[in-house]
Amino acid sequence: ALSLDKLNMCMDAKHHKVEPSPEGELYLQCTPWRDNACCTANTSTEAHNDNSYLYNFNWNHCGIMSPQCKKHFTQDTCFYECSPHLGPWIQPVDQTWRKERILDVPLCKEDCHQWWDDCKDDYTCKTDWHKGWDWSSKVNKCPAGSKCRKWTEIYPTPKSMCEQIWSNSYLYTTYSKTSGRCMQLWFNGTNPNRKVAEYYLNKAQ
Ligand code: FOL
Repeated sequence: ALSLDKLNMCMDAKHHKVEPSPEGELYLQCTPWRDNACCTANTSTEAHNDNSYLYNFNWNHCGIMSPQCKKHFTQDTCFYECSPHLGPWIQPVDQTWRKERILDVPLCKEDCHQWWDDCKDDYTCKTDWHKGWDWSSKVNKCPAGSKCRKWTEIYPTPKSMCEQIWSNSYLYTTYSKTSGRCMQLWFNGTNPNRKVAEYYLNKAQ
């Protein structure tokens, strides 16, 4: 039946397909998911755009986000929208824009550190980017009373960024990409995350 396979399923969220399937033409940074994806080709293209129709999210809320930082947000969007192996971490949630979310997905240390390192000269005004924005215009702006600060003031460590930015979608780990114990945002070839999901699924039961 639908989504009983926790190793191969899509969350019930804003843009996800009902079930994963091959997508011939995923765009640029989302191409690693083309053999089996929860995102459509259109979603993969939008993942690369500023203020995309996905969430109208404005990366440039404290000045223009640097390209080296933005590429990690694009990769996070590909991972979030396309991954078919997040079953062990999918939770029901009561939000207007989605019925399910991911919680505490164990992220590989390299991916978290590289992301933070490439963003550390950027600016932001909020720790949790899921809530509390000023949406009075069509995109999110920093809420009244908040101030744009250096990335490192808002997120002193890679762990604080990876865990807090999407309200605990990710769990920081010290596992490396070769461990088989953490999920990778960046990979080439066969999706390494299925085996990781399998490990955590068996561990839990
Ligand atoms: N990446 C990952 N890894 N996990 C995620 O959960 C995730 N989510 C998004 C993008 N990438 C992700 C979606 N981002 C709002 C803000 C950001 C967003 C989606 C929606 C938003 O509308 N926030 C409102 C509150 C909405 C509500 O919860 O009712 C706000 O107050 O700012």
